[in-house]
Amino acid sequence: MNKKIAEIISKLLGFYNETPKHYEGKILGSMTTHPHSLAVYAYNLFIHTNYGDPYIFSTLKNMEDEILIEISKWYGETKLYGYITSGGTESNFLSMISAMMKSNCKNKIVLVPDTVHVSIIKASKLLGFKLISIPTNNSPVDPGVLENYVRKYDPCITVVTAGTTELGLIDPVREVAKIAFEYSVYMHVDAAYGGLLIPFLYKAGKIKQDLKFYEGVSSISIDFHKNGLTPIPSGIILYKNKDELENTCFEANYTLYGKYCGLLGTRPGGSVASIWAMIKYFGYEGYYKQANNMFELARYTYEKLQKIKDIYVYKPILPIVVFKHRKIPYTELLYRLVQKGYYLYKSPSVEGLRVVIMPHHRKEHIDEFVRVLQKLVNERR
Ligand code: 0PR
Repeated sequence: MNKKIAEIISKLLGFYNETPKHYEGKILGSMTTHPHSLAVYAYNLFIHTNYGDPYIFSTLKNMEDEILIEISKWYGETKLYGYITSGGTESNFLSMISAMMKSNCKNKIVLVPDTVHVSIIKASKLLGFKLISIPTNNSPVDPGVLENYVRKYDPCITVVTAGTTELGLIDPVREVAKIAFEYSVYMHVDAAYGGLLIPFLYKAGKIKQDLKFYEGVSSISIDFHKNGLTPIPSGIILYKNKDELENTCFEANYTLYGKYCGLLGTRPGGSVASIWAMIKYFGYEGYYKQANNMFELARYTYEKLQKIKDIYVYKPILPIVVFKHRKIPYTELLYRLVQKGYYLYKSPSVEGLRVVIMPHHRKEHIDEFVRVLQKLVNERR
């Protein structure tokens, strides 16, 4: 091998060796996982392609069609429209662009429960929206309260979340959709995290709420780079109505395709290929099984953590387990866990720490984590 390349590879391996790996089971708070080898193969095979130019790379459009046909079935629809994005942030941005472009968007106001993801706050700032936040006290938003806000502010768009980032709460999508329909408000559901969990867990009878395009829902975002086992970046935004998708496209008549859709210009075709491969490989059944396994492991984590003295654990709705110690501040506990090589996230709204069960987690990882946590708590006494 060329000496220079050998040196670079050796240095790269050095960096790689120091990088935490998901399979070690210590990345416990992040909504990422190691992508499936077939998804990586698909991504690499299409490494030269640009989804931003679906004229040259029209095969990506064909794969996109097949992805949409399959996901439409999962969501009980015959035909949804959609676009492969770089993830939840871009999908959420696009929903706000779609809403903004509608003729009935009189007031540039976005109405959200205060549990909304930061990407909506970011989008509202950049797009010049006024954000009205409904206090929820860490619960799913109360539809009656939301309706009062709709009456008072006449918003252009409301965004609810199906699987909130901190606690995994599911806002009442069906009830809010009714209100959105009645008052002609654009409604977006941010299911970046919950989109590949909720339909399956509902079917299995593990949660009470389903996620669908109820009358009144205009768009839903779902990330594949969270629970879909594809490489980063890969998400999708789904629309019921084709015009709303078209509103996120901008003319670029010097290109063969004539327009650019979404926020990015040049964008990875590998994202499309890897989503296509995972959908074909796992299908409904595979994702159903995975969601249920993750749910069971979250329950297991909940039960094990409860056994540690002075630890309070929130009962998981989706596979997110939040806990806190009655005496040790959560920031201190986090710091101590980080020192032991564990990566958890904070749930500041409840002053707790968050474990997100992802597809790579195994019972042994949880057993070891609980052992380390128990020891830390004992040492602190
Ligand atoms: N909507 C919800 C409900 C989310 O939880 C997230 C990301 C997004 C939208 C935005 O998605 P993208 O990050 O794909 O644009 N939630 C995680 C979070 O904010 C993202 C994440 C994942 C951050 C792993 C850090 C990390 O290590 O926590």
